[in-house]
Amino acid sequence: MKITDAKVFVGGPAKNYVTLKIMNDQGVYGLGDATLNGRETMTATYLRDYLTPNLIGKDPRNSEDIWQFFYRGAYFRGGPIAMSAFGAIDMALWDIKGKLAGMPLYQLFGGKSREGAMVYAHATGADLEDLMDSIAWYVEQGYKAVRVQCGVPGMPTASYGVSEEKGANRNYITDFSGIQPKVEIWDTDRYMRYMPGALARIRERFGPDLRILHDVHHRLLPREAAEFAKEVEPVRLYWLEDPTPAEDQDALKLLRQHSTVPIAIGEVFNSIWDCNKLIENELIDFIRVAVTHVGGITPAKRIVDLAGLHHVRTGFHGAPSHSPLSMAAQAHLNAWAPNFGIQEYLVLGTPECDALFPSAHRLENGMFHVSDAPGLGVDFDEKEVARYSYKPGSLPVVRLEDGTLWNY
Ligand code: CS2
Ligand code: MG
Repeated sequence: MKITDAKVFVGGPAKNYVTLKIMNDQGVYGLGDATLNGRETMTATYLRDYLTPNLIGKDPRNSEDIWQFFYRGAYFRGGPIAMSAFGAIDMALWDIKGKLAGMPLYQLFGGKSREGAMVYAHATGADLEDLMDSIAWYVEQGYKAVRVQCGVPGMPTASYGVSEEKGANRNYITDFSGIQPKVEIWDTDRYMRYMPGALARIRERFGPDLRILHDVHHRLLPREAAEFAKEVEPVRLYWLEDPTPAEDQDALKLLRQHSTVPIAIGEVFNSIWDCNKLIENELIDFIRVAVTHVGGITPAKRIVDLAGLHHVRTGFHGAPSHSPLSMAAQAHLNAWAPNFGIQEYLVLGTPECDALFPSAHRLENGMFHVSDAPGLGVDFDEKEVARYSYKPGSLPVVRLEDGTLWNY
């Protein structure tokens, strides 16, 4: 069996999805997602110029060897562009494998460990009252877990993950359009003074059962993060995400000495080597890698297994920049993983998105139910994708009030 062709598409409704389609000589094709928010043309170029020409003639069933060929063969290893491109290839090869076997991917991993996988949505508000409305809406929809972000009084611009406009809070998605990044202004002191009290009021209003998550988005220094984590402990958060930048992983030791709040980290990681020490030293409680960015299903499954040895549960990244293909890859891992925790899930299911990526996966009452279709269980409409073109975009940058550049 041989790979005969591979095509790369860029485009989609609201997002520049990078989609890879690999064909074999028996008429079976596999699909993969190489979307890297703000750098979509880079993964597409790497795939088109170097990776796909090297796929032709290879046996698509040898997904492990193909992964090793690209990873080790690059010599200058790693990084988000290369790993996301490998991620798409690996996903597409697993898709082919599942289709050849006539089985959904979770069966190839070891079958289902649960009926549905709990997801969390993003509730946001320009202020706390606005956020409360947003949370209430998700709770009414049946969500059992919600990430909560709101504006901080006195902060010169909207803080991370929130709209400046009141009422723009349902499925609010940050606007990344324009190649020159928007600038947000951050004030740690105001955030530290305001947010613990806001989280306490959310717990008070919604009671003990709601899983409440909060994302600091790498903005605190280690000592500040330790203080913040200690202060929010009575809120009983499901997790506190990215309290500090992920480069300095030893920073978490200080936080761990001061607080038992569960910590989730990993959305910016590109390989198992970025998180193996965090996991082995049990400095985190949830690993947040994205299957695409970490190089595909093959390495993601290794991370899940390593995490399982250290009581670390999964909480795969599910920002709207991931296409339904990588969300499906994660859904299959979620159905199987003995150490599954939760899945980030933002409503992708617009009619336009469903037309481009038809599938029978479904979300019901805050639980994701994976379909039994062979492979990933998501198709791709080439005619639909022709409606879209690449739109330049960039993630914002953050500065302090005096102009100092900070972590987005
Ligand atoms: C965020 C992301 O989903 C999350 O937890 O931290 O939305 C992140 O800002 C984006 O993925 C950047 O592309
Ligand atoms: Mg995050």
